[in-house]
Amino acid sequence: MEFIFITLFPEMIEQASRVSIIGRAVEQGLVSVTCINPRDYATDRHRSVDASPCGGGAGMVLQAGTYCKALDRARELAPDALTVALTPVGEPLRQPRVEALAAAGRDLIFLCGHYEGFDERILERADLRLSVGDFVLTGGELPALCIMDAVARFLPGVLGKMVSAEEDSFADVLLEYPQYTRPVCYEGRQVPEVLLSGNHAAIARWRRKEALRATYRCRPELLGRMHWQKGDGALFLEMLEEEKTKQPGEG
Ligand code: 4GS
Repeated sequence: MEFIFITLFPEMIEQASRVSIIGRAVEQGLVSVTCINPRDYATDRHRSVDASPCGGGAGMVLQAGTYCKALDRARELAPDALTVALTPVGEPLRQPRVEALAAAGRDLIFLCGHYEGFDERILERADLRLSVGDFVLTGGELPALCIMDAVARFLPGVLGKMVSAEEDSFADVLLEYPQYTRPVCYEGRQVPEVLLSGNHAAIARWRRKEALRATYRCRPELLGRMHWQKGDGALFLEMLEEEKTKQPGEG
């Protein structure tokens, strides 16, 4: 899969694409990363890419000309690509969208703004507007990198054996249960006994209950979107009972 970033700061993308899992995927030819800089399509002496907003007001707006020419170039390189604009006005990104983008297998072109907003006529050329959250960044580069990272982990070979584990929790939206490794006692804090018991059924129940607890405590709205499995109802009630009887400050 090819990822093309339309960005005024290609160094940001190039640095991030060189390391870790994505860096290895690029080296192995599983994904390719290309940057196109709208500034290369500027025509004036100052190579400007922005101008003051029509109707007045503070700040600047990214002009359609340079961004659209960069987009034309990207579409030459990847004619079947889906064009994604990064903006807080977009659809809030969630895992099902990530998985759909990976499954579609289409190359992705990311339109990244910086400092300023896009001229609306740039946004009109995007197939999709995505937001990574209700907060304001200085640029769309980090959101675009987030999306590439999240999508790439579903592409064959990128995670190796880990993908199959991922497929289990495909439609699941519970938060993760707590994990432990050696030592069994660290600064007086013990690993929960059940995890040392070797009883796989009991361990699976404990993990599911703790996933329900973490979700109940931190993101209760996700409980309405989760897929309830056999036995979840009983585990959930047990967990709720424990939460009610818990002393303040405990756990
Ligand atoms: C986001 C976001 C964002 C908005 C880019 C102000 C510079 C900035 N993009 N999800 N102009 N959150 N973009 O904050 O996607």
